Amino acid sequence: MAAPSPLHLQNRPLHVNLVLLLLAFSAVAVVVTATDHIVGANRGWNPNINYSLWSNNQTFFVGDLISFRYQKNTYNVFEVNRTGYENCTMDGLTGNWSSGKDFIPLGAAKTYYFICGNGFCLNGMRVAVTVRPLAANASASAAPRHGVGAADNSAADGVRVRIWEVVAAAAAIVVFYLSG
Ligand SMILES: *[C@@H]1O[C@H](CO)[C@@H](O)[C@H](O)[C@H]1NC(C)=O
Ligand SMILES: *[C@@H]1O[C@H](CO)[C@@H](O)[C@H](O)[C@H]1NC(C)=O
Ligand SMILES: *[C@@H]1O[C@H](CO)[C@@H](O)[C@H](O)[C@H]1NC(C)=O
Ligand SMILES: *[C@@H]1O[C@H](CO)[C@@H](O)[C@H](O)[C@H]1NC(C)=O
Ligand SMILES: *[C@@H]1O[C@H](CO)[C@@H](O)[C@H](O)[C@H]1NC(C)=O
Ligand SMILES: CC(=O)N[C@H]1CO[C@H](CO)[C@@H](O)[C@@H]1O
Repeated sequence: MAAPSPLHLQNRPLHVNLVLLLLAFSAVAVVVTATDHIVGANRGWNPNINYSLWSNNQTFFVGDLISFRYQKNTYNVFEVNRTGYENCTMDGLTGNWSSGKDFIPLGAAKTYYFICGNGFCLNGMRVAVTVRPLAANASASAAPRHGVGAADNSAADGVRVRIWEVVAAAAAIVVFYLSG
């Protein structure tokens, strides 16, 4: 043995240890998978962007985040209902954010509506996102979006980067064991 084995990995065939390691790493990957959907991607939260195009190009699941990046003294974010969204009014107001970098959890399977105040809603600063429920009894194999092979969009999020780091680490360990 090139390296000392942890106690619980001793006395088992190598391939069993590899399977256990992979299971452990995929369990970690499943737990941390939550996408941060950055509104407008690298264009952020600004006037004259069609956020329906952005939103339609994303898949939102319960537990994901939506985040708004903007100049905080000019823009802001209000959560309203469908009337507020369609008419650019404060109808159904349930939340407001103004930090310039707001992370908003999407905790329910429903359509969320966000608009900008200060008149900018009329310049296109509104977005509707429909959040899907997680698959019942989600597991790595039953819910592909939350499995390891899950990079389904370009949300440019740190969480997903961490997942791939985990996968890369798992692969590195497998290579290490196989070569040792
Ligand atoms: C945004 O794009 C969608 C899909 O092409 C289109 O239906 C909608 O009218 C556009 N909205 C604006 C404000 O241009
Ligand atoms: C938008 O406002 C108009 C006029 O006030 C109203 O008739 C309509 O129902 C509103 N839209 C929604 C989705 O409620
Ligand atoms: C939005 O909320 C307003 C009250 O603030 C209500 O009159 C309106 O019916 C609501 N619209 C929808 C689509 O639920
Ligand atoms: C914004 O939210 C805070 C609590 O987070 C609340 O106290 C305040 O009244 C809200 N403002 C508006 C305009 O809704
Ligand atoms: C939609 O997503 C694809 C793949 O991530 C990306 O290349 C494309 O630019 C996106 N389109 C829009 C309108 O955001
Ligand atoms: C194994 C397991 O978790 N089964 C659950 C799947 O989801 C249904 C509905 O929520 C539950 O009733 C089961 O217990």
